[in-house]
Amino acid sequence: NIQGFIFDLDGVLTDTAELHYLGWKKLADEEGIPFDREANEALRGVSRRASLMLILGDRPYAEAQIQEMMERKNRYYVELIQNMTPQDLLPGAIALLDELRQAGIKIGIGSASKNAQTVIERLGIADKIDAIADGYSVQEPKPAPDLFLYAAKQLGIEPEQSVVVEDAAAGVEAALAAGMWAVGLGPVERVGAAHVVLPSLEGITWADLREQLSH
Ligand code: B16
Ligand code: MG
Repeated sequence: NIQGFIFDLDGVLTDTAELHYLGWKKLADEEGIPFDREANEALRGVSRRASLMLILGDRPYAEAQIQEMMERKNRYYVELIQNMTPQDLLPGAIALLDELRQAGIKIGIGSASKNAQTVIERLGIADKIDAIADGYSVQEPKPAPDLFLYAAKQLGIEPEQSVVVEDAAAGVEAALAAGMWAVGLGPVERVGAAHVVLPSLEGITWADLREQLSH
C-alpha cells in the first residue's frame, strides 16, 4: 500500500542539467579543459565533487584547488537558478503533485543537490512538499540508499510504502537498494532497472501509476 512519493529534482521535476552544464562549462573554459554537452550527460545525478573529478580526469590538482573550483562552479550555478520560475517545471509535474496530494499521498524530494531548497522555492512548489532530503542530508551519495531512506523517514513511511521517481541510473539503483518502488524516466538503457519506465511525467496520473506498480 503506497503512502508516499519521493521525487528526484533535476531531470524529474525540472531540468537544471542545462544550468549545471553552463556552470561547469564556464569553469572548464577558464581552466582550459575540454567539456561539452555530451560529457555533461555523465554528470546526471552525480554529486558536485564527483562531477568535478569526471571533468578533471587524470589532471593533477591539489585539494585546495579542487575546493576552489567546486565553489566557483557553484557561484555560477546559484546565479543561474535565480532566474528559474514555475515555468521551469517539466510537463506533467504539477498535475501529478496536485493529484497525489489530493489522494493523501505524502510527497518528498530526494536530490543530490545542495541547492535543492532554492530550486524548490524558485519553482513555487515548496507548499506541496512534505520533506526534503538534499545534498546536506546524508554522507553516502546515490547509488547508496541513504538519501531515499532519509526522505522516507522524514515522511514517516516505510520503504515498501514508498515510490521513487528518478531519471538517473544511480538513482534507480539507490531506490531499489532502499527496498522502494522505482519509476524511471528516460531510455531503458539508463533507467531500465526500475519497476516502471516512462518517457517523462507528461500525462501521467496517480491512477495509471498505481495500476502499473501493482503488476
Ligand atoms: P549541487 P539530482 C544532482 O541533482 C544533479 O543531477 C547533478 O548534476 C549535480 O551535480 C548534483 O545534484 C549536485 O548538485 O552542486 O547543486 O549540490 O538529480 O539528484 O536532483
Ligand atoms: Mg536527477
